[in-house]
Amino acid sequence: MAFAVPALPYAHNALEPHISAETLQFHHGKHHAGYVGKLNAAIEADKALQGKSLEELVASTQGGVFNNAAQVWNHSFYWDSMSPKGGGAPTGDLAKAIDASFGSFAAFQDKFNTAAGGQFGSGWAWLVAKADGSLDIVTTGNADTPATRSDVTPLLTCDVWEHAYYVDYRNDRAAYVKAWWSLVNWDFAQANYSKR
Ligand code: MN3
Repeated sequence: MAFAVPALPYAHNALEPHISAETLQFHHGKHHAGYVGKLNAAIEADKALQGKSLEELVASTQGGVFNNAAQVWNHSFYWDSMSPKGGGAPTGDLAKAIDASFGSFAAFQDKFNTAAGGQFGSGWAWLVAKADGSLDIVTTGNADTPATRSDVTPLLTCDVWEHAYYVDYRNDRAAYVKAWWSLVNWDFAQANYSKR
């Protein structure tokens, strides 16, 4: 049973002007789809991988299989972390947790920007919740993901691979991360926080 490329949760041009349709066509249609295709080829070639969920594959594989499985998971999570109706600031208990964990929403944004900008090379910046409800910011390199960590629950992610921003912002990762704030899907983050 092969994995399908999940549909984007919005139109390719829905995140403009912050992220262009051209970027999403490549990022979803070439990069995300490419990871799905390579994962399916690996599963086809190895019976031991067959019948496992995506999460089970992320948790139990290494090397190329892990890289493709994790990138499939990470990208789906990234698309959901953004919305054409996103941006602004969170409300409710997530807002309270941000204030309690970072001091203020502005301080949280500063810390997240520093983390996303400081991730050397390809990777991801994440807002995660710990078991006690407090929040943390983590970065992961390449395909690495907090998805299968038992001690944290991912709430949001920003893809900081160059393919996420090079068409729109060239090498200016900071400008892309600044634009990403205008798209953040706080409803998705709150839903993840509530079900942790
Ligand atoms: Mn990507």
